[in-house]
Amino acid sequence: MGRIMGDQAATDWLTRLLAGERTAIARAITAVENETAEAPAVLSAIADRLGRARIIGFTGSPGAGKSTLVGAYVSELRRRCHTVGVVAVDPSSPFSGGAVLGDRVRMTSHAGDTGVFIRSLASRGHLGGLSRTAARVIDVLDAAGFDQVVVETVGAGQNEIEVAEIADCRVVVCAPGFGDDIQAIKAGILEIADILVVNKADLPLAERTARQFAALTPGVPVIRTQAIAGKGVAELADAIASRPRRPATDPLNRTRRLLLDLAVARFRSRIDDAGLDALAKQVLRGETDFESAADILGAKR
Ligand SMILES: Nc1nc2c(ncn2[C@@H]2O[C@H](COP(=O)(O)OP(=O)(O)O)[C@@H](O)[C@H]2O)c(=O)[nH]1
Ligand SMILES: [Mg+2]
Repeated sequence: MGRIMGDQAATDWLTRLLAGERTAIARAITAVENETAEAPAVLSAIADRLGRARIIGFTGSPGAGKSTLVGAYVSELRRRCHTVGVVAVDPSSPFSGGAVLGDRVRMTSHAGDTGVFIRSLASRGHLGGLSRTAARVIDVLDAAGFDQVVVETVGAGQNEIEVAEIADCRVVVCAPGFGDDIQAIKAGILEIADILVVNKADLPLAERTARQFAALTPGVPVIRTQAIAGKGVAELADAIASRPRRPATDPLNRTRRLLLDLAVARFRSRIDDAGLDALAKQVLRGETDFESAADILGAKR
């Protein structure tokens, strides 16, 4: 195991990463996000330090108030002396999305607070796929010692739902109004909710929406918040704290699932819809059995 020149410097910054130093965290995130030559060293350095942070996903349609709520939630965590990393995934406008979040959090005076680290991820252009990239960024923040990592994603599109799947507690944020309910139901995001939030509880339809959600999702806590005023946020933090972790989200289980997802996606990409339909029809009609059809699919390139 010969050490080459420059290894010492490399080890130093990775040690500083594990100690939670901000410049080292930023460098490590850039490395795993862009899969640079430094990424393997980062992953190797953090591998034994994973699974300690709670990972909380905030998902919901654009404009529901996720960023504002995340800012308020971060304030609440800081009041409780917890440290927190924030990963914002905004498919439409990564930079403005990050800036919006940054502005709000700055307004609630987290700038310069070493207990808070905020990073926004663009949803396009990730070699490893968005959910895999997000998982690694989360891991960096976990290993750097933050008590919680909050992930904000828009709950539309498979990618974003997959990112939410990484969280050990999934908070679905909705704004009052019938139209939004339908949208949320259509997008399937109600199904992934461990906690439902009706934000903008200051608006007239909030009560009705909250009751509709309670009826639709028995057993899932429905919490009313006014993110701008910070109202209901302590209740939300209590609800999150009392929620058990989903076991599927521990780093090994999660990586296993991401790996299987990727393998299935690769398999799936070998055949188009028409081809898959034709194969399925052959199985239906007994012209091919399942095993042979699967072999045909596996042999395709
Ligand atoms: N009336 C009201 N507006 C809110 C509340 N929380 C957020 N907003 C506003 O909703 C808009 C969208 O908020 P934002 O946090 O950017 O939503 P995101 O797209 O889900 O991240 C902004 O204009 C916020 O000021 C609230 O509790 N009440
Ligand atoms: Mg936002």
